[in-house]
Amino acid sequence: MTVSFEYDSPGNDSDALKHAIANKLVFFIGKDPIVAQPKDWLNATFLAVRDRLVERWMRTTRAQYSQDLKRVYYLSMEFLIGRALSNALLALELFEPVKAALDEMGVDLNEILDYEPDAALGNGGLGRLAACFLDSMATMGVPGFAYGIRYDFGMFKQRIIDGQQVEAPDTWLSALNVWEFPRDETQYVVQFGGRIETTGNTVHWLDTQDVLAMAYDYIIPGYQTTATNTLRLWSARASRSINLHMFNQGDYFAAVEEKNHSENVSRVLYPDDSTQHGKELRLRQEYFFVSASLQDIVHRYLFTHEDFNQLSDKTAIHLNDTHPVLAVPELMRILMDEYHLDWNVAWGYTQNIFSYTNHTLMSEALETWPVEMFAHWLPRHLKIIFEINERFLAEVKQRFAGDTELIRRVSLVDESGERKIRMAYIAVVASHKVNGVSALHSQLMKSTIFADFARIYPERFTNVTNGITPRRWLAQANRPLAALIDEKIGRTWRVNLDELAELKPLAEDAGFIGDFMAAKRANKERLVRYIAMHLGGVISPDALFDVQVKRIHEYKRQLLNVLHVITRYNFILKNPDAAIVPRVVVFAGKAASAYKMAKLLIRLINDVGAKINHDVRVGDKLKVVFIPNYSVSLAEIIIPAADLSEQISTAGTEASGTGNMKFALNGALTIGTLDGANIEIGQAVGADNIFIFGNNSDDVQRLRQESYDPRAIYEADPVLHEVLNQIASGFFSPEEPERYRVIFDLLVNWGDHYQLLADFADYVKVQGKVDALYLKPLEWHKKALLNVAGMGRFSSDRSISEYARKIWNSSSVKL
Ligand code: NBG
Repeated sequence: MTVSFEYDSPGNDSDALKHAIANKLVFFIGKDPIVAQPKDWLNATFLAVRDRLVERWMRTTRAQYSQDLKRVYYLSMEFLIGRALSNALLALELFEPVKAALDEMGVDLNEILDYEPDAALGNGGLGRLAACFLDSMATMGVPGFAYGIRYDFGMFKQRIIDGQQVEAPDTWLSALNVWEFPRDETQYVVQFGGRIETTGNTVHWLDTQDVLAMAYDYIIPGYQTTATNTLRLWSARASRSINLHMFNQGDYFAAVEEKNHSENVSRVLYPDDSTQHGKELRLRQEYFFVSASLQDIVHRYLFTHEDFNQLSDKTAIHLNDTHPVLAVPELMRILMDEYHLDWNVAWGYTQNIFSYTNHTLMSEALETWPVEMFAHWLPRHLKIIFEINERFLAEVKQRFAGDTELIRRVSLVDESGERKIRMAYIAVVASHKVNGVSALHSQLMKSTIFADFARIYPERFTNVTNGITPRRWLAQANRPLAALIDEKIGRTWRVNLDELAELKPLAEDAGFIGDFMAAKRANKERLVRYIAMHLGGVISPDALFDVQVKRIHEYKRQLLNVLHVITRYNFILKNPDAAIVPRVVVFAGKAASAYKMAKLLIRLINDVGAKINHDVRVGDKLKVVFIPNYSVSLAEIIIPAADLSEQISTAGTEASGTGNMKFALNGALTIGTLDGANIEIGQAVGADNIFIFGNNSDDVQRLRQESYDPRAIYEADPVLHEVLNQIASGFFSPEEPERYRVIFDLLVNWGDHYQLLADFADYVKVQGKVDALYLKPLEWHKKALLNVAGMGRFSSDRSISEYARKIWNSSSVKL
C-alpha cells in the first residue's frame, strides 16, 4: 500500500502569517485573543515561525542522507544560544512581515520578544563560540549536528545586592518551551559503575546503575538558505521512573529520591569558567552526554551503512575543549564491546574521526580525574584508557629511546601524586588535528602545555582563529548600522563579511561619517534607556562609553580598569577646572559562584562606582555602571553602544576572545594588550586604529621568570601609590576599611601574578590618547569605521570554512 501524504506549506504573505499566528494562539495555546498575555503571543508567533523552518529542516535532513555526506558532530558541554525567535526571523527574513502581521492584531513584536528567556546553557566565550559556529555551519550548509546537555538550570541569574553578586537559579524551562521538539522515542541507556567481566575476547560491563538520556531537538536555521542543522540536547530520565518495589512497600519518598538522583545528571550547568570542578557529578555529566551522543551517532551511521568500513569517511567528531573527551574511550567501547571490532581497527577509525580544540592555557582548566573516582564510575573506560596509554607510550619509547623523562611527562596518567587521568592528553593522542583559537594561542599551546606532543606529532597542531556570526552580532544587534551599510554596499555582507572592506573609502566621506555617528548615537541612547529603566541611573549619551563586559576573572584584569577609573577620579578632584572627556565606564559579567576574588572585584567595582557617582564634584565627568546579569541579550544592547572596548588581559592569557571581535565589528575602538585575537584584530584594522599598550607575552614570561618586583613599581609611581593606598585603607569601603586589603596585598606583596602594575603606567598613558582622539569626533569615527571595514576576517563563516577544509574534510549539502 502506498501512503498518500500531503501537507500545506505555510505561506509568508501578510494574511498567511496573521492566520498562522492567530491559529496557534487559539488552537495550540488555547487562549482567546482578548485575554492573551504577551507571553502567549510570543509562543504563538514562535510556533508559527517554527512551522516555516520545519520544511527546510526535513529537506536538509533528507538531502544529507541521500547525498551520504560526511557529518560533522560538534560535541560541547555548553551552548550559549541566547534568544531564538529574533534570530529565526532574521534567518527567514521575516522580521518585518511578522511585525506587520502582529501590528494588525494590535501586538508589538519588539515588546513580546523581550519575554523569551535566554537559553543560557553556557558560561562565556566557549559556549557562545559554539552557538556562533552552529549558525555558520547551517548557513554554509555544513552537514553539522551538535550535541549537548539540556540543563534544567542554565547559567545562574546574577543580582547585585548591596554591591555584591547574589546568584539565583535560571529557570528557563519553567514556562512552555515551544522551540524544542521532545523526542520520546529517542532514548539511550547510559551506564555507570558496576564491574567488568571478560569471557574470551568479549568484555561485559555488568551490574551498572543506568540512567536514560532523552533527546530534545532544536532547529538551527541557516541564514537565507534552506539549509538547517540540528542541536540535540540530552535530558536525564530515571531508568525506572519509580522504583515499584519501594513504592509498593510504601516508601514513596525513597522511590522518588532515587529518581531525582538519576535525573540530577542534567540538572544544572556548572557555573565555572576556566576552572574545573573536581566533582563526581561533573564527571557523570560528561559521560552521560557523550555516551548518549556516541550511541546516537553510531545508530545513525548504521541506519544507512551495513558495516563500519566507511565510518571515518562519513563521520567527524569535534571535541569542544576537553569536556567531551570521554567520547574517545566510549567510541572504542562501542566498537569493540558491542560490535566486536578489534583494537587496531577501532583505534584507526577513532583517530581519523576525532579532532579537538583547546580553548585555554590556564592549567586549572586542563581537566584531570582521579583514577580512583574514574574506576568507580567508569571501570570499562579506565581499562581502555590504560590500554591507549600503554600503546602510546610504547610508540614514544621506540621513537625517543632513552628519554624516560619524556615518557613520564606525556603519560595519559599523571603519576606524580594521587594518580590522575589527563583528559587533554587523551584528546591530543586520539585526534588527527588539534587547534588553538588564535595565532598567538596556537603558538603558545605548542611551546607550553603541549610542547612534548608538538615534538611527537608536529603535523597534528594547527590554528583556527575564532569568529563571530555577523547575523546576530551586526544585522540583529545593530539595526541602525546594518541599515546604513546596506544602503552603501548592499546586503550580502551578511554572508560574505569581507565585503565590509568596501566601506573603507567612505572614511573620507564626512557625510557618511555623520550618518555613522548618528547610528552609534542611536545605540547609545538605547543603552541609556535600558540603564534608566533597570538601574535608575541617568547617564549622558554624549560621554565616551568605555566598556568591559565578560566573565569576571583575574587574568582579564577588570581590576586594572578599576585602577584607571580611580586614577581619573583623583585627577578630576585635583583639577576641578581641567577640561576632561566625560566617560561612562560600563562593566558587566558574572563571577563563578565559588571564585572569591572575582566576587570581591564585583564588589569593588560597585563600591568605587557608588563613591564616584555620588560625588557632586565629579558630575557627568565620570560615571561607573555595573549592569547586572550579563547575558547574550544584554550583550546585544551593550556592545553596539560602546565607543571603547576594553580587552586588557595579561598578554598570553586570553586564548582568543570573541567579545573583542563583536565590539570592533560594531564600531568601537579597542584598547588592549597584545593578547589572543587582539593581535590579529590590530593587523586587520591597522595599527593606527587600535590602542595597544603594555607588555607582550614574551615580556610577561621573562618578567615571571626573572625579576618582577611589583612593590618597586608601587613605590616609584605616586599616582599608582595613591590609588592602591585608597583601596587598601578603606577609602571605598569606610564601613569596613579592611575589605579590599587583600587586593592591595595581591598586587604589592604577593607577586601580582597577572602583572597589573607592570602595565599600569602605559595603560593610563594610552587612555590619555583615547581622550585626545575622542575630542576630535570626526577622526574618532573615521577610525571606528575603519574598524568595521577591517573586520571581515572575523566572521565565524571564515572559521567554519577553515575547520571544514583543514580539520573535518567535509563538504556542504546541495539543496
Ligand atoms: C575561552 C577563552 C576565550 C576564547 C573562548 C572561545 C574557555 C575555556 N576558553 O579567550 O578564554 O575566546 O574560549 O575559544 O572558556
